Parts: sequence; C-alpha cells; structure tokens
Amino acid sequence: MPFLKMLDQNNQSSFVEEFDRDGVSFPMDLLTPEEVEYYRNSFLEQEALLGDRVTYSSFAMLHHFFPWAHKLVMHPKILAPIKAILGPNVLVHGSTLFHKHPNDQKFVSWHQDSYNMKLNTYEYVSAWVALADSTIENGCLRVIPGTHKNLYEHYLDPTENNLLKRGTTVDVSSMEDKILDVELKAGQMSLHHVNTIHGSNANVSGIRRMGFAIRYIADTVSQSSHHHPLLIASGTDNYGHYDIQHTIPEGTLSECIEKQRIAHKAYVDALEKSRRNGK
Ligand SMILES: O=C(O)CCC(=O)C(=O)O
Repeated sequence: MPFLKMLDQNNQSSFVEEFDRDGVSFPMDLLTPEEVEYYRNSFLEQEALLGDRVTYSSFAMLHHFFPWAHKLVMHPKILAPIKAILGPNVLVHGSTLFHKHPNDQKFVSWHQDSYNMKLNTYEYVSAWVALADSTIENGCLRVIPGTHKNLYEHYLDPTENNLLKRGTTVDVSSMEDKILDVELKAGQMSLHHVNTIHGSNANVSGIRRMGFAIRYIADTVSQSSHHHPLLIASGTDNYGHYDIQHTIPEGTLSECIEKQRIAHKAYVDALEKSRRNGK
C-alpha cells in the first residue's frame, strides 16, 4: 500500500514533493492576524469558562462541538494543501488543541500518530495551526523527517507531564542528529504525516504556546480500533468506513462545553473497552 496517493502531473508542487520525501512540510502561511485573534480568543474564552474543570480532554473533538473549531477545520486554505496530498475526498478524523502555559513542564514524547490506530492505509495528514508563535523556547513541535516511511517500535512510559496519557514513546537516540524544530509564527501551519515521528519539549519561556491540530484522512482509510464519527471536509465519502456526523455545532458556549464533555467521555470509554477486547 503506498504511503501517499501518487499525484498527477498537474497537481505536483514543491510542498507535496517535500511532504512525500520528508513526511513534514512547513511553514505555510494560513491565517490573517484578525483570524488568529478570533480563533485564539475563542479558545481562551472556552478555557476561561471551564475554569478549574479544564483538562486536556476539554480540547478534544473540538470541531464537532464548537462553531469556531468547525470553521477552522473547514478553512479553505488548510483544505487546499490537504487535498493536494490526499485527493478530493477528505474527512476530519479528529481535532485537538495542544497548549502549554508559560514555564510549563508539559511535553509530548516521541511517537507516530498511527501507533495503535490499526489503519488499513496511511493517507492521513495532520495540520498543526499555530494560534501563537511556536518557538524552540516555548516547546514547538519537533519532527524527524523521513521517518514516515517506516513503522517504529513504541513502548509505554506514562509520566505526569507527558501530554500523551499512555506515554507512548519511540526511542530516537539513534536519530537525534535529524531532529527538526517546527518553529511557526502565529497564523502559520505545518503538515505532518501520520507516521512521522514527532514530539515536543517543555515550555521554558514566559510565552504561552497554542497549536490546533487537525487530523485529515482520505475516504479510503479505515481502522479496526474504535473511533468517533467523522466530518466530511471535502468531496464525498465513497467507502462508509466510519459513521459520519452531519450536524454543524451550535448553542451557547456552556451548552457546547457540556456536549463535548459527555461525547468525549463516551468515546474514551468505548475506546478503552475496545482495547480491552483486543481491538
Ligand atoms: O503539539 C505538540 O506538542 C504535539 C502535537 C502532536 O503530537 C500531534 O499533533 O500529533
């Protein structure tokens, strides 16, 4: 199974070649300063209303529950490069906001997103949208180019500050010279392949880091592990591998927060049950 759809001659562009070769492409200019302000303020407002109920889970599956997040995953300037890589039929597999407070010890261990997803094919790309400058000091995304061509062994090392709850980790000690820091200005984005090894360090600066990660797949992709319903971002779903959610999020912010909390808990419970059953 090819890692990426072969591109027709007319559709070739330098970023697609770069993505095919390295499994990562950045920086891409995406949002205007006004858009950055709108999306960042939407996130901050949501976080403020959550108050001390806030957890990392509060920012999962955002596009299904919050109008601002739905708008962002459907942004034409994100979908254009995604379609150039995946083809015309694109579904949103997930979205989440990775944020680190100033001087926050939180980090993300080195991993491949595909680990444990049990995908049939790897036509799966993440867009990481910077809602604030993302720098080496505040713990930007880091990748190891070229690693998308292989699957690597992972071990589980859950620790308090790892944003990956199960501490899914690849030993990258033999690849350290290849590590690339994905520094972005607010409003820029990067794309990474589902098999590209990536992670991030703690925030050792006084500046907050905020990245909205959106997972896109081609309609050909299926997985044997449990997953929540998907949103069609472009074209049609010709395969029906997933349930599709057609509703557009609406309601007051408090209502959206409550719907997200209930749906995310149900999803995590079902996922854990399917894992216990070996799926
Ligand atoms: O933002 C981070 O630090 C990690 C992001 C990540 O793991 C992902 O987008 O898949």
